[in-house]
Amino acid sequence: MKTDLPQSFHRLAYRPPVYTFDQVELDIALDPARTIVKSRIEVIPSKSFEPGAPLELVGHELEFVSLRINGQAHRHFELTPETLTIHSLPNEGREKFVVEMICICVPEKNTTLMGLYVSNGNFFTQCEAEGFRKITYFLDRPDVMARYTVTLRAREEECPVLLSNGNLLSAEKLPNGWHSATWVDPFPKPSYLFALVAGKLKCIEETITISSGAKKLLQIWVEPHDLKKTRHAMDSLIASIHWDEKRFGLELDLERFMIVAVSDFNMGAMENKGLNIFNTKFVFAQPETATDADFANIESVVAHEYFHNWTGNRVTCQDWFQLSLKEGLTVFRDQEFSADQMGSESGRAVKRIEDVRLLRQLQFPEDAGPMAHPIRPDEYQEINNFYTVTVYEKGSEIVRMYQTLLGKDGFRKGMDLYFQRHDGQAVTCDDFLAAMADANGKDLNEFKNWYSQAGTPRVHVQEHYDAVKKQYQLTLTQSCVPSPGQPEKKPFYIPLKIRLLTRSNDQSEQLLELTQVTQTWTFDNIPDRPVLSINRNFSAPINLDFEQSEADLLALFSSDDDAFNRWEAGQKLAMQMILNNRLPDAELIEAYRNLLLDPELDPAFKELALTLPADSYLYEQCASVDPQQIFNARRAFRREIAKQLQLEWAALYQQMQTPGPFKSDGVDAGKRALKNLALSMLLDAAPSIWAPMAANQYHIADNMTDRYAALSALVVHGAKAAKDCLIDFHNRFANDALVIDKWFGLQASRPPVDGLESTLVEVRKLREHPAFKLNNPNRVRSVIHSFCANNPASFHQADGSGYEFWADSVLALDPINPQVAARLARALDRWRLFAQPYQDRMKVALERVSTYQTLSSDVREVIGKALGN
Ligand code: B3K
Ligand code: ZN
Repeated sequence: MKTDLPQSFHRLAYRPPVYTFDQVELDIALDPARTIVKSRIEVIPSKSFEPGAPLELVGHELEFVSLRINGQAHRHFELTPETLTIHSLPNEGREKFVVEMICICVPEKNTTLMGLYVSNGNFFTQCEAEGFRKITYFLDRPDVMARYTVTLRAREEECPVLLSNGNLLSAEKLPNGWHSATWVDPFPKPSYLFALVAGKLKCIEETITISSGAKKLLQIWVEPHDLKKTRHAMDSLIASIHWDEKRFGLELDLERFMIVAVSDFNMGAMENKGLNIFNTKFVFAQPETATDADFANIESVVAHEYFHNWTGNRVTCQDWFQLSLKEGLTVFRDQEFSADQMGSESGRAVKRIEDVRLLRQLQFPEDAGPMAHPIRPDEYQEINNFYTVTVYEKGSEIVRMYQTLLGKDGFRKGMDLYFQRHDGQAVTCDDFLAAMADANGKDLNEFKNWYSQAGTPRVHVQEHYDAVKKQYQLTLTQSCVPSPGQPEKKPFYIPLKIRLLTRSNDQSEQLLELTQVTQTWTFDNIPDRPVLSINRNFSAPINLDFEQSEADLLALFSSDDDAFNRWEAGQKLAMQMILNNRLPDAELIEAYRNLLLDPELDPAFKELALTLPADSYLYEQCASVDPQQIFNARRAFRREIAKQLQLEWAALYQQMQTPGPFKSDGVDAGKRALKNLALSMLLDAAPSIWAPMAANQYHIADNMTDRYAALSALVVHGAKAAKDCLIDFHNRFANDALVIDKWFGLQASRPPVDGLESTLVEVRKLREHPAFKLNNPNRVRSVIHSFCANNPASFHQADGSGYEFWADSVLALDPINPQVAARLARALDRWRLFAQPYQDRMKVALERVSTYQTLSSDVREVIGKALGN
């Protein structure tokens, strides 16, 4: 029996490093079976140094070969599986000394995709958060920032291209078919931003001139046959560089900036200094193989990683508890960039709605579950488990609230001061808050609770209108249920944009600052009973507890001038009816019809307004979830909209065609989105009548958005043509891994259809398909995560078969790739929210996984927290 408790790390236990590094030289001889890493590190005592302190380095799965200090072999050290502790340092460590080490790692055996690994015969690294220790023994922590010079050696035939961070200093031919390249990064950086790439790659490149007149070389490196897929990523990079100069005055600081695409990658992309490494999914885009959503995601991920160059790299995190300092801020920046790229106010609103929908579907459940944590967590067992929607998306909402409170100019002043104070440093979330407060002379002390407390606050709204006094009173009361380790919460600082909608239309938008538990505002001279539009543009990441009448909601849905709140009113109406097992009534159908026919509204907005809240968001509104009941109620509600508006859907299907050459811009993408919603609605209304039209669209489409949408409509509605189209799709794209991921993903996320085999049976077959690979994260996510996390009605079966599949999959993945396994493990987080028999069956599956002795710390933490250990 393994009895030791999992090790936890605590934010308040932070201690500055005793030593720090100045110059780091790495010499890496690349060999898939035996890579030799030589390091030469200049070590200096840091502020908290005490004479005689040993130098404690960390390493993971390394073969240690030798150690020298100041040129002499050194024997005073202790080696454990995870540490190298060096004693008897020259002059007790008081002044600079040089450590030289040799160690060996085995990239071809590395399936975790952390550290140095091989993918399709090429070498890549991933070091954030703690992967550098798999390359050499090091002070692998973000508050140790050093200057790197890196020499890579490899056989030229196998690895003609050798890349690392910074600028290329020299390249040489060596004996026996080897060659080398030396790279110098002039900026001090933490080890997590180190990267190398080597192999048979080609690039597209472009030289741009930035505002200062300086020229910059931009490159995107891929396998040669993928070069034609890189144009959109390059355009996105160029747009990001210009945007960051214009909006924040932040310039690209290196002579060259490289992006490399790799098909085996644990997440989206990584912001290594000057050498971003990307999942191919966020680089490759051509109209025939990528959807509009893919195009938009690429633009935003390219921007995100580029923006990290300042928010993350130039100013980095003191420790990993501060992760949201760089992630929340950088998500906010990429969201603003994408909104600006939309080119119109209504485009901005569409982007805002999409971001909020994601937050509510994924982050709200996290914030209410066993893994709930503040955006700046206080404790973790495995840091990789904390790259969460809370740290990222809620983190971005917290940053957005500064901008709401301080205004755009005030926010910019805060950013300027932040860089003025902290460029080149590793800092904390408190430092960011202080810069915002000091630059604006505003007391933001209360705002700190957003960093320290988990949970989504709930704001109760109470209104009173006095027709005689012409006075309106608004009382807001905030609360927040307990989170793990946080039984009681202090009030949050909540900025609420509101507008009183009156018949005379004489009230303008205002910003209320709710900082106490309860506050009341009184508004005079209000001629008639107003309809309250509150939390406009989702000014705060909260739940509203507001019993607004259906008549008021309908009024907001029809005419609120805040596009977000207009959408929100529709969502609320639909949600209430679905949860009460009702169908849309005549008034709501009429409101939907008017909205669809309104020539002033963007097609993209109409599509969002007619898309119902996701199952996972509906679950969060229930005390005890019956997933089949919710699925059926939602489906019936949607079918009614489909049927009642069949004529409108048919007309829209024609009107929203986008003839002519394909454009991936917001306008055409919006039309395609609405057209494809119409198609899916038509199949919902009368599958046998409309399926041939979907099959036709599938065959004649000249772009992936339309082809995939048609295929999806056929599959989801169980149409006969689905089978042949799926075969055709597979054959057409058999050589394109990302498209084959879509093929797997679509089948694994098919909801239950009467008369068809259960999706689980199909998923088990897909698992056995020759193209399925357990060690490729994209493929695993397309089959296993799609089924377990994106297909609630198929996954939650009363016999628990979905949960058994989940447990088998977590256990199979964990020894290969703990990060991917731990992500999957989270699919049962909310088990306590479910009704019986689901809840018990989930518990059985969780307990089965938890009894395994050899679980990774990643999976152990997730399962342990789910079970409440
Ligand atoms: N910073 C990386 C994420 C690293 C995840 C490590 N498990 C990508 C990003 O947020 O931009
Ligand atoms: Zn990031």
